[in-house]
Amino acid sequence: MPPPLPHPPRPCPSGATSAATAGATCSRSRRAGRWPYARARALAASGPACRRPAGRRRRSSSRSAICPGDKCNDLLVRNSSGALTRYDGSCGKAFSPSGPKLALGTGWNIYNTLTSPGDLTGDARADLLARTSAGELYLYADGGAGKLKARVKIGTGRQIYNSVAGVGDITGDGGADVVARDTAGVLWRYNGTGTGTLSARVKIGSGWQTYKALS
Ligand SMILES: [Ca+2]
Ligand SMILES: [Ca+2]
Repeated sequence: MPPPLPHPPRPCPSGATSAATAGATCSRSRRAGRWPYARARALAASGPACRRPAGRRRRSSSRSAICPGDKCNDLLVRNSSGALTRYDGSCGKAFSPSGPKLALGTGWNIYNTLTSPGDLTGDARADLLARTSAGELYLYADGGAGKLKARVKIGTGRQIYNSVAGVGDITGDGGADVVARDTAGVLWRYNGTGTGTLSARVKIGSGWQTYKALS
């Protein structure tokens, strides 16, 4: 049997249901019925708290995304039309469909994976990774004020993986890391270099095909 997942399933935003892994599908709650992204793909990013001092290990298991700089974790949601929206977090409070938010653009449905491992660029601000169906991996660095910089291609050939997830710093060096599972169930780790790139992959497990998704 493979080792346990590095993180437990993360919750969906208030008003949505289902296990919200990075890129997982959240469906509208029958009770709440107000979350506007029925069957939207919720990107509950997996990074450390915003503005974590560089070089320090994260102290929270909370999932952060692109941060406006208020030190509260935020949420990115992509709807079925490919529009990406940032919902601003409010420390200690649940996300709300009617809460503060910012449109981050359209066309995001060209990606089959969106995940945030945390800070990949060394500025202590969480970044975003996106993978196309052709296996190209792009970095969207946090540009400040809760927006994203233009994408930079940092990898190719990643279509061999059926699941890719940012998992925060699992190596203890202060830099965010990524894990990927191939079709044979082998789990690979890509270490974040702290300069916006990933190092060569390292095999860290097998038998992971027993899981539906990685988070
Ligand atoms: Ca960053
Ligand atoms: Ca690391």
